[in-house]
Amino acid sequence: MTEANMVVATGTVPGSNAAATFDLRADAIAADHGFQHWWFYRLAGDTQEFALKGPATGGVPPHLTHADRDFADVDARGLLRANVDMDIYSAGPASGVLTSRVTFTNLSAVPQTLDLFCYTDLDVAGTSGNDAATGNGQQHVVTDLTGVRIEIRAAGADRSQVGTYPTVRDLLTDAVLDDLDNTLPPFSGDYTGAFQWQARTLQPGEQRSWTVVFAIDTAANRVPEVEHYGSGSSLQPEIFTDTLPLQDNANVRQMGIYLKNALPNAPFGLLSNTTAAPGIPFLNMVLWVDPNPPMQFPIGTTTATGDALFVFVIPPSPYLTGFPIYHQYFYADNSAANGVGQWTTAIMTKVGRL
Ligand SMILES: [Ca+2]
Ligand SMILES: [Ca+2]
Ligand SMILES: [Ca+2]
Repeated sequence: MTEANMVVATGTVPGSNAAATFDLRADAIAADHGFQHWWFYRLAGDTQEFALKGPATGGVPPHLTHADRDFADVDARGLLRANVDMDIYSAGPASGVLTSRVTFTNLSAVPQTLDLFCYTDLDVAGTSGNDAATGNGQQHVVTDLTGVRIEIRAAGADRSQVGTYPTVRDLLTDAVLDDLDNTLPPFSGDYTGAFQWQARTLQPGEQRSWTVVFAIDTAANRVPEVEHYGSGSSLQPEIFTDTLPLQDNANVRQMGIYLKNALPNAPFGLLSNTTAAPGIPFLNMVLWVDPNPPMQFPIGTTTATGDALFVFVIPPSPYLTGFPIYHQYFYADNSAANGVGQWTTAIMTKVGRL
């Protein structure tokens, strides 16, 4: 992923229980502050943590500011689908933001309870032994004598741990059950750190996202957000975006809201509004977006491959910062159990400020 000074990459999706390599560059000399970064999970009853590992299916190639990898059936257990989405933007000549988001969907017919973990090894300015971290259980600020400051935020995390490489990573890649022990900053040395969200339960078909934000030499006071939630009529149709809703006072930006794996050549609608709905029944379907005005409900026809796209234009207006919009797709399907149509899960998008 590249935008101006920002150049970010993760290596090949791990084939075994390991962390992916990670490049994090934000300045003119292209100093690489990253070493490894990845997501791990543990389902209730498991006796160890597991990396999201390959083969990754259905992912799109990295392009511009976005990369994603899809795990259609995590570890072939028939229990979870996972999607990793990363987005970047430049915030100045030597600063920028990376968001790393994982979205889990419960593929099974019973509730699934999982712990998830986000692991990161930073080597600020490309040197590993001289880093220092401050912060707390949801935020690590890592720096070194160069003055480069990288803030890692994990909103809503329950536990955290920092330590010298490879102690924290080994907790996640070994064959025993571990919870992070809340060894928090201050820390100095070869920084590695992780965050843990504990015992999150997904109902059958339910989808939810967790995000970690990296802010490199920027306050990043209002970071754009994307979050999946709700459940669809089936696991097949998916709503997604490959852009962050970013309000930029110098440029018009766009955000695409996509539908895939829907019925081909079918009438579809996209319901968008500023408030969510708690899954309310409506015409034998289920609404995750408030249907009351003001709302937007564009209608079109899906492509021959069952795709659709609606592009929102984000004008250069500071007043949009912090503005949430919720989205859900619907399409007609005469063979649907309700005789009407199908619906997707929903996504929340919140406009952030450059
Ligand atoms: Ca360093
Ligand atoms: Ca372990
Ligand atoms: Ca390190």
